[in-house]
Amino acid sequence: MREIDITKAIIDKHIEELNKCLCSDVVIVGAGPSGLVAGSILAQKGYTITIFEKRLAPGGGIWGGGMGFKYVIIQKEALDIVEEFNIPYEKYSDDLYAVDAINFASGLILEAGKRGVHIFNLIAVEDLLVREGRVQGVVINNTFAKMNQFPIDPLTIEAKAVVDATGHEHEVVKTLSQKNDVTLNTPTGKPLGERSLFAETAEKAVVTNTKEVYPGLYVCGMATAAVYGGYRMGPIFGGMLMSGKKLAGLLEEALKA
Ligand code: 48H
Ligand code: FE2
Repeated sequence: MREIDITKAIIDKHIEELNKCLCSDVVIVGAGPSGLVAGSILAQKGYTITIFEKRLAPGGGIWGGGMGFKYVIIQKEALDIVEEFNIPYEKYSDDLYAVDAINFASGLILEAGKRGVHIFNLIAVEDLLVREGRVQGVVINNTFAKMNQFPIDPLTIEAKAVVDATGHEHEVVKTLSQKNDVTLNTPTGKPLGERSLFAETAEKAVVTNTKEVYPGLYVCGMATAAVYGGYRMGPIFGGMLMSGKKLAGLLEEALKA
């Protein structure tokens, strides 16, 4: 066994997979629960789905449960999605179900991989490709380059649609909204900012506000709160799952058209 054969296998496989994603059907930015659910549903239908995650571990805000206590809560309404992803859960009360946060994150990630979602970690989306008022792809860079503010130029990936699933940070929409010539599909044309904690209202709004925020750019999950002025909900995750599922439906319609 030669060590460089191992090296070559890794280089070959990585480049082979990245090449498949150069023209993706959908690029999802952020591998939190909403992005993983949307990506998994669409990949199962045969679309080429690429998720870029800037951190080492996909899973976003799931891992920490509530204040580091290792469970998250799912309401009954979203239980079908938990079951679809084969994630174990326990009934806690009439409406609330408890899911071990570690099972939840790892279950969503594994199912996405099995369904053929291309997840690349340690890559941050730093900008978008925009042509004639429409988002047509993403501009990506190495996370360490960004952390160290090294002057390294990025690479690009084309996509028929791009999704901001970056959670509270709403990094993609934020970056786009800073361009002079951009008006978002919000009442002010800019992100409205996240509001305080109000779980029930927040959970409903996150699904309602899952939509196209600019031609070719969609927003789902917690990013919807920052973009459309929604409340936060704390460690209840049904809204994230339902947002991902709704987004998959919207994108399927858009991609067919
Ligand atoms: C690549 C990026 C970039 C970038 C960020 O925060 P997430 O888990 O996202 P959601 O919306 O699916 O889930 C939100 C949920 O975790 C949560 O925070 C809840 C329910 N909060 C309630 C409350 O009251 O606080 O994941 C987003 C992912 C993360 O992994 C980021 O690292 C990643 O996106 N990301 N990846 N390029 N520019 N920016
Ligand atoms: Fe959060």
